[in-house]
Amino acid sequence: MSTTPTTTSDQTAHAAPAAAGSASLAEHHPAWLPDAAFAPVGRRAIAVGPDGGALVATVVAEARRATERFGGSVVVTGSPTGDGPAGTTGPELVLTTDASAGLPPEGFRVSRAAGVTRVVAADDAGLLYGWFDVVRRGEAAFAADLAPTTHAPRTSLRMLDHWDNIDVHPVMGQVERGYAGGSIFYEAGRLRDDLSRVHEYARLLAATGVNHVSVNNVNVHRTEATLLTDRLGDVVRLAEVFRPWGIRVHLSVSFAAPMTLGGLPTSDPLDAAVQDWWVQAARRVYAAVPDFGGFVVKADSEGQPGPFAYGRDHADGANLLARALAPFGGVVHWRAFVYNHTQDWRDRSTDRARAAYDHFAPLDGRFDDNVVVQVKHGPLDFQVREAFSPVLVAMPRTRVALELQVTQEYTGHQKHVYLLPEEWAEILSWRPWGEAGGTLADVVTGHGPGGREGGIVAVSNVGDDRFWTGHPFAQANLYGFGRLAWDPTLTPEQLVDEWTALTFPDADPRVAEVVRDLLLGSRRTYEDYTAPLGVCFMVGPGHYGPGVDFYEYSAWGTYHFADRDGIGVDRTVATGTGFAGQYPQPWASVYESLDTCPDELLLFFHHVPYSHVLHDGRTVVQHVYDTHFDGAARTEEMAARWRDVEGLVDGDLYERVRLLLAEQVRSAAEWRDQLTTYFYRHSGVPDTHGRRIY
Ligand code: GCV
Repeated sequence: MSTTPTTTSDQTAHAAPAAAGSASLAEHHPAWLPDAAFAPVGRRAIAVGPDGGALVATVVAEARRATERFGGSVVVTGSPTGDGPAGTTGPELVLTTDASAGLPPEGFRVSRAAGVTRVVAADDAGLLYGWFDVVRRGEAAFAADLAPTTHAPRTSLRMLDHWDNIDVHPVMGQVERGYAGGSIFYEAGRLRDDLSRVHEYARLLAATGVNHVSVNNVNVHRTEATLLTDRLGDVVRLAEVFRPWGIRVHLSVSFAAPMTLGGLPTSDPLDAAVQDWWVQAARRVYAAVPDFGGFVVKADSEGQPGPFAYGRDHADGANLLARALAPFGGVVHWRAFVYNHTQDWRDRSTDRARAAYDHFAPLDGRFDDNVVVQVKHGPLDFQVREAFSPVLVAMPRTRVALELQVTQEYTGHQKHVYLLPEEWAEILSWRPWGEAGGTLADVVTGHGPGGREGGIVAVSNVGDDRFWTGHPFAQANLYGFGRLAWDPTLTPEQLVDEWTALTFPDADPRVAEVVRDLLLGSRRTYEDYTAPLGVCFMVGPGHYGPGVDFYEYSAWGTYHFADRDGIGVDRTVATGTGFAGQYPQPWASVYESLDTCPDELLLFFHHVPYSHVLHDGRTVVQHVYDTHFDGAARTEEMAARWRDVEGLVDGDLYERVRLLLAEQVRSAAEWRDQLTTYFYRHSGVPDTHGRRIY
């Protein structure tokens, strides 16, 4: 029986933070909210009202900050019409809340007529989002007339999870899988005294639409567990900072807390004393933080304690916490990342890809209404290319959230340019039941067959790095996450253009062109020089750089089975692990058949000879040679392209990107050479173009 929360997460070495370390808090980069982005609104006469709660005060403060800087003016009105006191100049921007306007929660309507731009919001949160919408539009908000358009989030749950530790973990560091320095919340074993950087972070998130944040690692270590009890004051302080930005705070908790914090002999979810312990814990939290969001739980996963120790299942475990939170409106995010991480590579019957479905699909209908089952987008672990997780669409009677990863654990550690929205747009627009059915975004936002809303969640990528995210371009991923969680139909092109316009508002037009060139297509470039055709986990220690066989004989799973004849994992029903059968039609059949399986997922579903011919007529091995030489060459073009903006962007930013592109070029060459050599040595097949292979 497991009694202590021993973490055995894949601690194959903690990679050092990317590039230069943290600078003083005052020196950090403004990301997508530089003052200059506020010039168009800041020059106007603005009316905001009616005066009300904390979020209205935030909008008023925002408007004052902008107008003081750029010469406009602000009046706080008493009525929803936006009329200022007698004698004031008519405002050119009027922001009002009007609960009777028939708008969806958090939504707003924008229009412009007779020289006045109007934002009418459903509620105070809508007012805040409407404000940032006008900021994003820039001068266009004050040019031609605008026919009224209504904007509202597709889901009410748009959440970022932090994997921040209070104490620096000896292997995983302060932020697990963090590549941007230390935590913006914690330092030297405690919550920071100065939370001004958290305030700026909350503002940045609000500008994208994020409205929930979990503030500690899902691997809950001893110190962090006490956020629920002795360190509750820290949660109070964080909630105070996030609240004015419409963001509710959540905590990751340990399933073993009744034992480790409460001194009980068990954490059995069916034990009355355990149930009471959680009820009291929730009561204390809500007394201190009335708008607390709820708990995030990683249970029976990579060594974290859970209900299995008592012969109970995940529904028993999740409902235990849900019932403690329910009276206060709290939610349990129960993660479905459950698999055997103590495998024997000799055992070919165990397939990690199957595990979450096998554990969770049979439990559909057993979870309480305030449980959200949080499912990673793929069945493995945030790989560059893996199939979508079938769990996401297997539980119509359960609230299911999609979990994405903004931090670039397997996608270049925020040293490589990798536009994650290119990947997320594919995920969100995937049609699990074929062309006639809805999208995955529909399912998780409550517009799918079961009509249950789970939301969209992602692991944050920020740290106390001067640019927040290590690579300045990784800011676009954080920005893109919030915007996509609000509107999953936004395209990568739209997101890049929005982010660039806000981040470099006064820059020479060549900057936007170069940034576009570097970001768009970057996901494909990375995929090309790393693991091919949906084969996974060819990564080295810490999940950076090539390690073709690094996982092949490990306890964490086996992922390619390469030998002299072929490569790939047979996950078919006919001859393999049966994973393909976990999909609804048409995908079960599409993936099962070698003829219809998309090439990009070929090795995820099938074991094939190196001579297998892809749909484009090339063999597997020639595809590997071509993509690796091309992908690595493209990184050199990217580095050259960046030189075109020297002197046109901030010098520090230029230099940071230049250095990181040099690392990307080096790393891509390493990937190219190791992968092509591996495939050549195993297959004996030469490159038809005679390029250099070792
Ligand atoms: C927080 C992967 C990561 C772990 C992470 C885990 C998870 O295994 O490598 O660092 O742990 O996913 O999502 O819980």
